[in-house]
Amino acid sequence: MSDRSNDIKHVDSALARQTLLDGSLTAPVAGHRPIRILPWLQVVKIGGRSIMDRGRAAIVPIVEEIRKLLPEHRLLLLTGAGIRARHLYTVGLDLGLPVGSLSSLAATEAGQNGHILASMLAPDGVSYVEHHTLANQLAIHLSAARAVVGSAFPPYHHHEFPTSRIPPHRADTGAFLLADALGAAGLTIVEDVDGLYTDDPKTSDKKKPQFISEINASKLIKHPGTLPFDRMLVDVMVNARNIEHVQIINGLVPGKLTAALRGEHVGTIIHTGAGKG
Ligand code: GWN
Ligand code: ATP
Repeated sequence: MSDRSNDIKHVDSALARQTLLDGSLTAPVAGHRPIRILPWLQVVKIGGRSIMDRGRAAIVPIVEEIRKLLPEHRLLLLTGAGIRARHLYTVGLDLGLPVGSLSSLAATEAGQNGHILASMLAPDGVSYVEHHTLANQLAIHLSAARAVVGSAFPPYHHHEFPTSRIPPHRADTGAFLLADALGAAGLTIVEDVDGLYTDDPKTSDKKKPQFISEINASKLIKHPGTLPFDRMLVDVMVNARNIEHVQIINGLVPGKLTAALRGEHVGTIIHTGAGKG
């Protein structure tokens, strides 16, 4: 008599009988470039501290610029956290809260900023969509509207890596992870500086920091000083699968976002590891 349950257990699959830890065995199956889910999508990350915290003076001009861009692009606008998250970190760290708890608390401010931005763009059909919707129903929302807004903070919650007491995966990393997973056409990070410098142009007391117009993530990973984005972003960019470069631009200068989305080099371009096998 044949053992039917045994037949069912031995499903024929390329990964069925080998460890998933051996890259040489998994590469023929898992090593290919993934498909692009939303190849026409432009992802724009709006800084929490650098743009949203400035209120009207910075938000109204960028909203006006985004409004004019809607006929030209389909946009996913992702907002970062800012000063309220930093206050939360201070209180939470003082109380001894673990990094996973701080991650959820800080993320709520990225959401708040998204709700503010979406309210400003609501007359143009733009809404805030929650993380679950970003994951599952983005295509249908972007069929109904030219842009949607979401939180750039990744929903790591209690799964955040305990490498630091400050969550290492913040809004810049979250925006990149999402853009790369969706296979978007591009990611633009909107800040309050012209791009990346050799040192913080606002606080450096050393000799005048030099502007870096273009750099590879694999080189930037060795940069010892501060950066205008999450350090984890650079690690993630080295291992990117779809997005080949990211541009950092100054959102306080009118016209820069428009130019960047048209493919012009108006800030710092950081090349990822995507497309290199
Ligand atoms: O609440 O503003 O999404 O899109 O990381 O989780 O802490 O949540 O814990 O879909 O799931 O505060 O409630 O909040 O910002 O993250 O959201 O309005 O479970 O739509 O319910 O992954 O928005 O929020 O903060 O993004 O970044 O209800 Mo908010 Mo955020 Mo709304 Mo979302 Mo977190 Mo959900 Mo979530 Mo929580
Ligand atoms: P979030 O959305 O997480 O609030 P943000 O996009 O608003 O972040 P900040 O975390 O404020 O951005 O980072 C931008 C700031 O980083 C700049 O205003 C600048 O002063 C500072 N900075 C630090 N190091 C550098 C550097 N090497 N080059 C350029 N700016 C730097």
